[in-house]
Amino acid sequence: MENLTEFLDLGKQPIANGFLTKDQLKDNEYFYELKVGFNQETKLVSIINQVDPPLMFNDSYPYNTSMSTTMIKHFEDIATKIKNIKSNPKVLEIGSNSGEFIKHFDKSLSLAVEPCGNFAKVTENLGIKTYNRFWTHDLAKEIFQNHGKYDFIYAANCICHIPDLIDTFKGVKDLLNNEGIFIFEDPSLARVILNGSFCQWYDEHPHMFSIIAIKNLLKEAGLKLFGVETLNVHGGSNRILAIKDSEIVSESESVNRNIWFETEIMKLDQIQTYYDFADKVKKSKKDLVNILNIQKSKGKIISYGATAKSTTIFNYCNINSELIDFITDTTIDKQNKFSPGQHIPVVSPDINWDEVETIFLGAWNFKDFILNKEKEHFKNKTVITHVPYVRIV
Ligand code: DWN
Repeated sequence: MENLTEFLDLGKQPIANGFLTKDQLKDNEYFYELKVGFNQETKLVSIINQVDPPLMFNDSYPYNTSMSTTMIKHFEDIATKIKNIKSNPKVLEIGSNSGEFIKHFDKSLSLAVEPCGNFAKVTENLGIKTYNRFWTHDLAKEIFQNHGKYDFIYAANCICHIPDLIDTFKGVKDLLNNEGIFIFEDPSLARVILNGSFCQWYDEHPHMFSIIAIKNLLKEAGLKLFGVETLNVHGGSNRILAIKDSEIVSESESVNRNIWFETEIMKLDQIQTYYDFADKVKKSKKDLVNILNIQKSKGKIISYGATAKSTTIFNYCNINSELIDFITDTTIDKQNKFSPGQHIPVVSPDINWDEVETIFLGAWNFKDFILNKEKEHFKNKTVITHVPYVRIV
């Protein structure tokens, strides 16, 4: 990536969702240098040497939205909102994963695009026409020829995964009906900075969006930002609402409020903010390793949730199975495998909880849900999170 001023070096990192079988431990694992930079002109924050998408999004992609009741409800709610704006809309979803959003619409009017073959099959089996391809402007042209334009184009936790944003947005613009709305949700850069959640940087997130940068990028592609909603999912996200530049729609007050907050309070348009953040990340690493070492002398430590985010944490902090005995996760495709890079065993949560002394919240973004669900198992144990700073909860 050109024109990026580096501010954060998270070291050598593997494919964040590249969980390994025992046999694969013998193979040479892929690693890249995870460095993050700030573009002083566009204000976009991006990974400097981005990973080739097919190495991450392929037929064995393990992250499954349907494993989370929170996300199932989230997608049902936004689908209802859309149907309240227009009944029986024609909807296209970019990055449909297991189909939890797109399944709520009339199948004959819906279309999914999903580059991971295993999940493309899942949406296809739900009766929704699915393109097992990466989203590009060229694919948008093909879709237009075959299916025409759309009332809504939706993408959740997908646009920030795509390296070429202008090509992406141009494709969206070409496929929107006049008055059609583009809705996309991704982690918020402001919340990452506030939460100290450096773990939101991994191969799958080549970009982390501020509203300031998004507004500029959409404009460059002929789209207009007209609304922003603040979401609590995935550690704090933004839902962006955009429309074709040619449409006459007044910008909602939420756009100005967010830009004011990001500029005046968070100073996300200034490189110094990112240098200060990088200092906090170094401290977070030191504090986390210290507290885990202290806890290790008392007994077993496990991590709860084999998240992509915890791949960044464990590899940046050099935390392996000498410190964390194993990771629990409800996703069958991650179980009985080993975590990327540090090779910590991943098991089902059906363990002997009496043997556990300390729990690190790998899935910290579900903290309240997990603490409530695991009340009995977590009783009299030490629960640690690194968000917004390393502490016992
Ligand atoms: O953008 C992305 C987000 C949406 O999802 C992708 N690039 C990859 C993925 O990131 P992640 O792995 O950090 O996401 P989650 O949603 O924080 O992952 C939670 C993990 O924890 C899942 O593997 C399921 C697991 N889990 C569990 O074992 N017990 C989760 C909960 C709530 C639980 O109770």
